[in-house]
Amino acid sequence: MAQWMNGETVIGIRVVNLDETDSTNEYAKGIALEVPEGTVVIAKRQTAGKGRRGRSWASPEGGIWMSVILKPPRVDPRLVFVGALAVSDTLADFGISAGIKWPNDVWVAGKKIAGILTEGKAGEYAILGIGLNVNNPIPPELQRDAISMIELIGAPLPLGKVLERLLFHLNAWYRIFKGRPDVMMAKVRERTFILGRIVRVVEDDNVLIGRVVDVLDDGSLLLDIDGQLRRILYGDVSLRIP
Ligand code: BT5
Repeated sequence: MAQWMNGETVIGIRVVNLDETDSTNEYAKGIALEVPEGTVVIAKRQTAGKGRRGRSWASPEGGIWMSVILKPPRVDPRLVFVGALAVSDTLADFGISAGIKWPNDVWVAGKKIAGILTEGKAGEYAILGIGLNVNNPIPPELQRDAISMIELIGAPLPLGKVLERLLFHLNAWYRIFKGRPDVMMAKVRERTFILGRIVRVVEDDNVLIGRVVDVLDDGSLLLDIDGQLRRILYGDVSLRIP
């Protein structure tokens, strides 16, 4: 059964457990049309974990590398926040206070602990990919900017328990996303730690520097650039201003 009695999708209703794959997002895309909505693909290791725009995602054993297959009626870029909010709630369950760095990062103590990658095919499926550093080592070249739960807590975490909490929060936020996206966006705003900060945003070939004014209900970022307000629909935000 793929749905609750009230018609809600159950994320985690079916779980495909893999020891290794290139990318759980790629694997999920390959099976998306044959499986029920809410199916989760999870791998112990990814050999070609992906970030956005062709970047790579380090995925050695010990982390949570997973993709949720969803079949929403239309493409909505705010789906990414379902992942970010669920990850930050999961971290809170383990005593870790995290913030959201628009649009797809979860940060703790000035470093990235999780990244979300949404992909989709209009009218067919949406993939919500989540990478969360739990017990995995962080490669030396990323140590300045990345952190894991084990590093913060000082002891290994039970991966199954972390996954269970994550699935619980994903279900809760996906329901809110579908019914009250404004309520979800209010929470995103509350957890966005870059509000009021000067940031550098790379939007395609465009580089913008401005103060973050707001995250709007449509999911976009509102920047104040020398007194002019500008809405950014997507981009990479950096707190390092050269
Ligand atoms: C992201 O991209 O943050 C999205 C990451 C999504 C990963 C999940 S894992 C399961 C699913 N399957 C996949 O193949 N992907 C998804 P982006 O904003 O482009 O950030 C990528 C950048 O984060 C890299 O260029 C590195 O600087 C940094 N990075 C790479 N691995 C990291 C890690 N494990 N922890 C923290 N930062 C990392």
